Amino acid sequence: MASAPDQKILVLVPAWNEEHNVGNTVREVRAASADYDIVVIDDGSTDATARVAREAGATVLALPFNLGVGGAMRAGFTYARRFGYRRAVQVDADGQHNPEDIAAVIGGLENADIAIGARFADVGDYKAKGPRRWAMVVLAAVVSRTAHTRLTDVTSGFRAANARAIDQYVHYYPAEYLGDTVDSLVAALHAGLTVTQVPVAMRPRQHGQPSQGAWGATVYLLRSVFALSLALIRPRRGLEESA
Ligand SMILES: Nc1nc2c(ncn2[C@@H]2O[C@H](COP(=O)(O)OP(=O)(O)O)[C@@H](O)[C@H]2O)c(=O)[nH]1
Ligand SMILES: [Mg+2]
Repeated sequence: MASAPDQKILVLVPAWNEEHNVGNTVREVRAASADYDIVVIDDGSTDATARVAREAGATVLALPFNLGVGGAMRAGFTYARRFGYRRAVQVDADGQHNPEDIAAVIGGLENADIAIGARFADVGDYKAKGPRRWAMVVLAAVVSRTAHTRLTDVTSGFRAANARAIDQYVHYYPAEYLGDTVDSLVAALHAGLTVTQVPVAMRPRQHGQPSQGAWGATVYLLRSVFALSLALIRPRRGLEESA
């Protein structure tokens, strides 16, 4: 099977009913660099997400029904490995992640296997309030300890992975919303991978509502604090044991 040339980077865009945003996102990513190949994972959308993404120039993986962001990303990483991409980066369809920052997030891979584009890292004015903020701070503190480095935004979906991380994600990537980001990170750390963060500013979502409202997001965050405690006591398994 043909392998992607080494300088090529796979941009994975999870999308669920994003017909108003995904076209613009794909065009912005294409404009940012000719080295980016774009795969939109259309997760059982009931709108025109797949058509709009294809017309804007992306390859579309159309899942037959909704798997959630984690399931979609795992499909995306499986695609990355199958086609020999050495680096992949997740970018949200809704316009919150600025494609101009992809190069910086990918640049983090010079220091680690996984690089997180992080809010709160002294850039931008993103503010979370109340229990959501509290849960994010607790998650960041606990994961930072596990990672042996300071991480401020462990639920950010803007992240890059090298070939080792792509392999790890194909092996294990949980489906749960927000749990997906934190749990996949802890599993990767337990498998011996390293993580770093790169400061980025997040933009507002362009159209529509987030898939979870403020209350839903808070409940999920609290749940992921709980899931994280379980993840931390789960026996550590490396890639080699499962091969
Ligand atoms: N594949 C997939 N993508 C989803 C799903 N829910 C949300 N997304 C996408 O994940 C990204 C982030 O979702 P969003 O609702 O904006 O979450 P937030 O930014 O954390 O509030 C967007 O690109 C969404 O289209 C889902 O069930 N499946
Ligand atoms: Mg969003």
